[in-house]
Amino acid sequence: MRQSASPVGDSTPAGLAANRQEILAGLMAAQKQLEPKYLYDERGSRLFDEICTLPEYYPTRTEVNLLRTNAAAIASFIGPRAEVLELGAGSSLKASLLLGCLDEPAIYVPVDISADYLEQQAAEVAALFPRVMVRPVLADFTDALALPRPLTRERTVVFFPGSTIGNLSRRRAAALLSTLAEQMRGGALLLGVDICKDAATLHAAYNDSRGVTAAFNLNLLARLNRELDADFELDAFEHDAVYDLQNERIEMRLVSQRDQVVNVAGMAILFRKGEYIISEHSHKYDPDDLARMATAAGWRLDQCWIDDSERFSLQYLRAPTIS
Ligand code: AVJ
Repeated sequence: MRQSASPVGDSTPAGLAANRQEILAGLMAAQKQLEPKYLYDERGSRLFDEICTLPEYYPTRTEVNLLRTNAAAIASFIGPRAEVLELGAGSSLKASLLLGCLDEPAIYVPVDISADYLEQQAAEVAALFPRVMVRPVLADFTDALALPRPLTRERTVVFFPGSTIGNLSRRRAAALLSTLAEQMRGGALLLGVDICKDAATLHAAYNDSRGVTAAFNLNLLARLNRELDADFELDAFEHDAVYDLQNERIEMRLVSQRDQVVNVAGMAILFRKGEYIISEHSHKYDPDDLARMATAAGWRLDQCWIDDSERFSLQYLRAPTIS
């Protein structure tokens, strides 16, 4: 059997050309804004991996430590022969950690929008775990209909790490949790989420000293140039990330350094000096609020793990039973 087939699914769920109308509307709105999923072409996925290794970017390190420290408890909650579905899978590191602590995991289904990257990471997992069936799915995890149906119900665990859910507005995050609770009846959810904290720590995490986050953000403009025939001058924009205390979220911006006109897919777009595109929101959650939100969506909280510095939380939630 071929362990890691080519991903199934729409071939360009997050391709720019396929989403031209939406992207142009975002750039012509009073407040220019693009969806964060567009940050993840192959280069963006690589730069994000590099962010995860930065000293200032504490979430990945903290979550990996939580997974390591609580591996035995997590494995006993999940049980044997699990079917693991990972949303926004990204790098194979966390999946390998999780699969490594489980008792004979049966199936691993990484879901991601970055095609080549998904295939490479799935192949790595398949090589490390020859007894696990690896079935990558190319899809946008916010599109409930595109999500693969689990084969086993009771043995399905959705692995949703990295605080990826933070990219959604609180309303859309709640809606996704509801949809997942319904679709994953009988199963469980292992959810990793960044916790609200002081603005200085957050500011440093999203404005790193080596400029990797800046490169990651500016890559979005390079991608628009490549895929949507745009003519952004990368030197004429700067990365900034600000913490919005009221909404408890980081806002990543691409700030125009002067008045300028940029052409995107044949449309002329005016930027005033200081005007910016919002390229990502990263919402932070108080663990109790998150648990309340999940409970309202139909999940039951079995366990919440938090690191000693209270930076990151990992919650194990159970879906409604099969009726
Ligand atoms: C992948 C969305 C969880 O919000 O921390 C990291 C993305 N952006 N640095 C995050 C990100 C800038 C990351 N998520």
